[in-house]
Amino acid sequence: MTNSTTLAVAQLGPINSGESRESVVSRLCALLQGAADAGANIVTFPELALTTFFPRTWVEEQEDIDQFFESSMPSPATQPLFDLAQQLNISFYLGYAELTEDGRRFNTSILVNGEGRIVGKYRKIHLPGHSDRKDAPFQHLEKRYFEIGDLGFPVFTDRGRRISMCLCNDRRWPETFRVASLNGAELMLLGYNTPVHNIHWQEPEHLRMFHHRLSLQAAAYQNSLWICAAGKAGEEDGSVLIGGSCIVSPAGEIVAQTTSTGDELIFAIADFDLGEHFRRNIFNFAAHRRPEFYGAITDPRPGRVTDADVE
Ligand code: ING
Repeated sequence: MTNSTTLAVAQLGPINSGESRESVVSRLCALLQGAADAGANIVTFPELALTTFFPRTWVEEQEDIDQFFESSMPSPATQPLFDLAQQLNISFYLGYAELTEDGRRFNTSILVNGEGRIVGKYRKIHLPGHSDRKDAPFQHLEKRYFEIGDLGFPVFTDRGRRISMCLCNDRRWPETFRVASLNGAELMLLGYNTPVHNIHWQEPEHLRMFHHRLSLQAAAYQNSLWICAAGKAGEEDGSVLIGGSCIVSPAGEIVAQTTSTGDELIFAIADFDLGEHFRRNIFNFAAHRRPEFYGAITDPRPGRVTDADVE
């Protein structure tokens, strides 16, 4: 394979409240080093990879909420990760909570190149859950803590690859991948924090892993994408998060997946000619798509709205 890039996904085990950013960054650096030692070119880390998944908890005061946010990137705590990337000439995707200079808050991911420079940014568009306090063992307060992302689904070029990014719940919405693919993406990087338990109904636990894989495999195949999905996994502050970090080919096959719920690296030598076969034939958008019939997709009608709990 001449047209290949070696992809790594770096799954994180739990980050419990109280673990310092310095401690987490040393875990991230160990994973980055391991990926480089194995010859990887691009490493994907999880969503909100610097702290516990704090949207599971109701925090009253804004100053207490802001302890989970980064007001600069790289920050002093994350600078070692950027320095190591430059030293190793390896690129990485990192998810974190962004506090902008003008006081806006986003669930954000960045793409950092092999010179340790930020070459892309994405802000989460599909924020699941609720903004009010639920009488439940865990909350899902992304609508309370973050604004809806305002950057769309852009494509960035690094190492000759056309790369898009998304975050967690975005993967459940086919529009995420279709828009990225229409924008020219050939590789999608994403991180996630997915709880095993649903706080709204007795959802069989196995469905969480099934829907995680189903979403990724369908998206990869239908949009001729390589997809790297990095989870934060394991029991974190009493809440269990699924593992199942994986790399999916444009054929929709899972070509690598984690077997633990801890810090773990997986790899794939991705042949980017594979996506071309699908893009030029079965999913040749110019030849086969009929957007003149797709108007309902962007219709702002709220659609099926119930007064049931939002998930
Ligand atoms: N987490 C979950 C996710 O989309 C969720 C929330 C789980 C929504 C299961 C619906 C069903 O994987 C984040 N962080 O979006």
